[in-house]
Amino acid sequence: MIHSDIMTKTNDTALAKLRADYAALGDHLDRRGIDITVIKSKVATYGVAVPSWGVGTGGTRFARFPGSGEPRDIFDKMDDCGVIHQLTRATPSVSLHIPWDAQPAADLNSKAEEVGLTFDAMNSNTFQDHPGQAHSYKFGSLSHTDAATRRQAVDHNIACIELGQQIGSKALTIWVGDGSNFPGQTNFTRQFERYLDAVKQVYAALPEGWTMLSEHKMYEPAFYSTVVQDWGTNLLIAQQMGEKAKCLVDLGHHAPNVNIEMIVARLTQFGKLGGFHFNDSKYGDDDLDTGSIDPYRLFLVFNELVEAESDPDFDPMHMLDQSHNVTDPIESLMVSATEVQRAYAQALLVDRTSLAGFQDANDALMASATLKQAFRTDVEPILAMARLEGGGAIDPVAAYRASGYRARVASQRPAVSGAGGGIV
Ligand SMILES: [Mn+2]
Repeated sequence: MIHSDIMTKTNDTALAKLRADYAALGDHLDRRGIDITVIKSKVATYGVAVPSWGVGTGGTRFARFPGSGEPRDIFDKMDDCGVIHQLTRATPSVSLHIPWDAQPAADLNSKAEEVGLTFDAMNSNTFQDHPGQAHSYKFGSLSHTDAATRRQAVDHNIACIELGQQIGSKALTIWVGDGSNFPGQTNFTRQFERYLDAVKQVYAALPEGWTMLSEHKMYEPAFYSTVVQDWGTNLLIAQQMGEKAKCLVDLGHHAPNVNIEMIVARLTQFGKLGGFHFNDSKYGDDDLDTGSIDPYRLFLVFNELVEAESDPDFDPMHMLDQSHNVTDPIESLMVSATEVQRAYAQALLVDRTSLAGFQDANDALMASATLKQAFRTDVEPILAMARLEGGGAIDPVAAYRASGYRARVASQRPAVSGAGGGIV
């Protein structure tokens, strides 16, 4: 973890400027009828989960260029996740991927306590083969033509639930790579029937108080058709399963230019928005850092989420899901967590009464301007003050760089091979 002397020193350097900026923003918001302390306390309680796989350097199908001090196992990963939360105070939980992170529950729990984290949704992995498994997922998992392969995938998902129960998780996220690469390779209907039948068996094993999240993805690894390819299919799955099944929306898993904020609104309206994976993209499912390409889209998504907050039952899970190829993953995840909080804070500033009035009056220009006014507001002083008061860093990246954490873990963790592709 980062030594408290480093935190104090870097915070002291930035404190006077932050106080001045915070006071000025407070005056500005006051003139708009907004109490800055209300926004700050909402931001302070807002958390986004970090995926365990995010702290390793990612890659593409072509290559991976690992950085120094890469985490060797889930315990190293949780150390890195602990640092992210220590500095940002924005990432209180970590989401595990099984079997990559499979370890005895007692060891996971004691590490979580050590680094001050809890566990978010469990993620099953039937999109690749694992050592010792009887049946290959080359041609699918939960939708495979072979019943024994489907059974193996069902059993794996149930094992993820069982481990999750022992570490305080409350959700299972299912994403499969099942699909096809050639027209005619698969019968769409029969393949989806097999998928639904298998997922029903997993759903039946879901404990009380748990949520099953289904994640859609348009393409890759299958390039012609994908079983759970869009939000419509995802919604059908959630409706077929029942109350505890909901849809997970990953920002990158749509065709370019799709109106994702409207998908969020639709799923919310029918009580089926269960969770979110934040990232950004330029061309496709690029898994770039959240808010790095289109921060306005991120804001528009949060505009819908804040709109839905008035319903006390609305409580979707939030997680980062991105791949870091050229940056230190800890820095990217800290900045991304901050970007998520920024979009949330900006969305909280939307004058919803005025917006509803402009919508009812068909005043398109002023409705758009109302959103833009909130988006243009520089909320950084709110985010920084919330971090500082929570015991974090005014400038997380500056504190992290001053700490020498990466060099320290690099001396303890042997360098790993850069061979092979894959996102992690
Ligand atoms: Mn995802």
